[in-house]
Amino acid sequence: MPANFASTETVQKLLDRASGLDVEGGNPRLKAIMRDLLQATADIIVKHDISESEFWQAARYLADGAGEIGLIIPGIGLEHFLDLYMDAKDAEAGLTGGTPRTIEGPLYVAGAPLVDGTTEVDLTSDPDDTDTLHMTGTVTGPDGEPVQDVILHVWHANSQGWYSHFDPTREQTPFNNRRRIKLPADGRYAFRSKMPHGYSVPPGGATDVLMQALGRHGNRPAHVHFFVEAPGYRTLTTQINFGDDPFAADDFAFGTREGLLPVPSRQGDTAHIAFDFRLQRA
Ligand code: MBD
Ligand code: FE
Repeated sequence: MPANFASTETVQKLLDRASGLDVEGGNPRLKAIMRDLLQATADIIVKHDISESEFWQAARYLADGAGEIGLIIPGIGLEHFLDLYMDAKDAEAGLTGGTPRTIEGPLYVAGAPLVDGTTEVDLTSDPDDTDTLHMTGTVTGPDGEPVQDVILHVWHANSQGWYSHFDPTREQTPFNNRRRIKLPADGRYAFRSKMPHGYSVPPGGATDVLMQALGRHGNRPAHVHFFVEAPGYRTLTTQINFGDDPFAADDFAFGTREGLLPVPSRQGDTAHIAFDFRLQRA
């Protein structure tokens, strides 16, 4: 770092002159956050003596990669950080227990078909020449009581690792492998679908480029996402990752957590996963 920038005070004074945040008006919270964001950026520029061409390379990366921001955020661990931060705040407030939360990721789509869950629900509308997955379990509350009026949102990839609505091959109908299941009073759910494959970031895209530059990869194990929603309970955002997937312990998005890694029991061309959800009270 250049010697005359050694004190943070120098950077602060220059930022005060450069940023125009001393004007009246505007949103005070936004202004305070913007000040700190600029401060952190300026500190990094100074600490690493970032050149103009490096700075504009970064700006170009963000501009060109903006379409993949939803993938970059989990890829650099920020989405996992948000979960850990919420866990820490919950722990401080004495709110513990229940199924662990984990990242939502960028591929949820609202408005999936709402179906009655009194019998086994089929999530997969499109042909997919692969094994069948059966999932069963219960949704209970903190005292083990069955939760009433649960809506279980489920979404996952197909056997090629593509999600409907985000499939570049355009081979899926809307809401394939996406449902909202209305559970009966006993809080039990059962669905079948076609086995998902793990997800890989688009080759050559902004996330892939960044992961490679960081000496990493952009693969996730096969997984199934859930929101578990019910009146009087806290909505849970979680997912299960398949414990026998090669990337089970090496998820680029840091979405795998202890307690969320069931191993499917496979028999012929079907696999079964038993998984129970436990909610916290709202
Ligand atoms: C996914 O399917 C996903 O769940 C996350 C978190 C990131 C990228 C793809
Ligand atoms: Fe996913």
